[in-house]
Amino acid sequence: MITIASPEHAQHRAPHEFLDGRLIPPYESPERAEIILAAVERAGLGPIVRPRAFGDAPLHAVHAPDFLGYLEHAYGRWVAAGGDPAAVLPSTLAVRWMDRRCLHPLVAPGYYSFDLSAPIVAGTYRAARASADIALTGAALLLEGEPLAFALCRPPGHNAGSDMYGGYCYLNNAAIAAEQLVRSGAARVAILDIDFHHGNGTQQIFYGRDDVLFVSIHADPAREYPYFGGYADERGTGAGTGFNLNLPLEAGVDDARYLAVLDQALAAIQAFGPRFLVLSAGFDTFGGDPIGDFALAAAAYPAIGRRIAALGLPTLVVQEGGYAVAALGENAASLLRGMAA
Ligand code: SP5
Ligand code: ZN
Repeated sequence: MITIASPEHAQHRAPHEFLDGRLIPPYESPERAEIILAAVERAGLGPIVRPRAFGDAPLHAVHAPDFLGYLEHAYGRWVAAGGDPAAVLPSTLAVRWMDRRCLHPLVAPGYYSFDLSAPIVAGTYRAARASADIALTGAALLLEGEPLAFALCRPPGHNAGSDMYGGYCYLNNAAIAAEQLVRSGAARVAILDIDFHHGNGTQQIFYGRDDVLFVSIHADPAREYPYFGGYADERGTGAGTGFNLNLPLEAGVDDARYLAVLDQALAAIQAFGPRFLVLSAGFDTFGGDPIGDFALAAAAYPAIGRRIAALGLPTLVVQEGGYAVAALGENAASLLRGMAA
C-alpha cells in the first residue's frame, strides 16, 4: 500500500465555524491530518510519498470554471473589499428562488457555499489544490498497477459539488480522482462513501452518469447534516437513473448493523462491475465522534476494510471526515490494515 500526503494542508486553518447559531472552534483542524499521518507511519503500512502536480485540467473535469476562479481569488478579493481578514464566510445565501448570481467579493461566498462551516482563508485554495493532487496521485498509482493507495486528503471533499462548497469541503477530491480514472480508460468506476455524512457533492457531480456508481452509507438526512439531500429515493437522473444508491441509517448504529448494510452496498458495487473503487473514508461513524451519532467501535474499522478488500478491486482510499481526534489516527490505520491484509 502507498500513502500520499503533503504538508500543504496546514495552509488551511479555519478560525471558526457556525453551528446552531454559535461561532465555535472548527472541528476540521490541521492536527487531524498530522495524527493520521503519524498513525499510518507507526503502523508500517508501506511507503509515504508526496503528491505529483496535475495542473488545472483534472479540476476543470469536475468543477465549473467560474467556481474554480471564485475559490482561487475569494480571499484576496474579500479582504480588498473590506471583508474580515479572519476568513471568508457569507452573509446572504442564494437559496431556492434567490439563485441569481451576484459576484461582488463580499457576496459571492453566499452564491457558491451552502453552509457556514467552510471558511476560506489565505491558504485555503493552495491546500485544496494540494489535496486534489494527493487524490490524483493515488488515481495515477492505481493506473500504474498499485492495488491499494491511501490519499491522505485535507481539506476533505465529498460535500463539494461542481459549483458549490460547504461542510469543510472545497474541491471534491474523490470525484476528481474518479473522473480521472474514467478519462484514463476505465469504463466503470464505483465510489463508496462511508463518511457519517451523505456525500452530497459527489452525488450531485455524478447524478446523471451511468459510468460512475455512487453508493453512500450515512446518517439519515432527516436527522443529520446535510439535511436537504441524501434520501433513499434519490436514485439518479436520466442515463444515471439507478446509478446512485443512498443507504440512510438511524442513530446508534453499531458494528453488526453497519457491517450488514455495508454488505448491501458491496453487493451493488459488485453487480455494477467497476474497474476501480474509490472509497470516501470518513471516521465520524466512530462512537466517540463529537458530531456523529453512530456507535461504531474501533474494531469495526479493520472489519470494514477486510470486507471492502474482498471485492478484489484496485482501490483508492480518500480521507474525508472524522473529528474524534484522539482516536482518528488509529481508526484510519485500522481500516487500512484491514484492507491491506
Ligand atoms: C467532511 C465532513 O465530515 N463534513 C461534515 C460537515 C458537518 N457540519 C455540520 C455538522 C452538524 C452537526 N450537528 C450535530 C451536533 C452534535 N450533536
Ligand atoms: Zn462527515
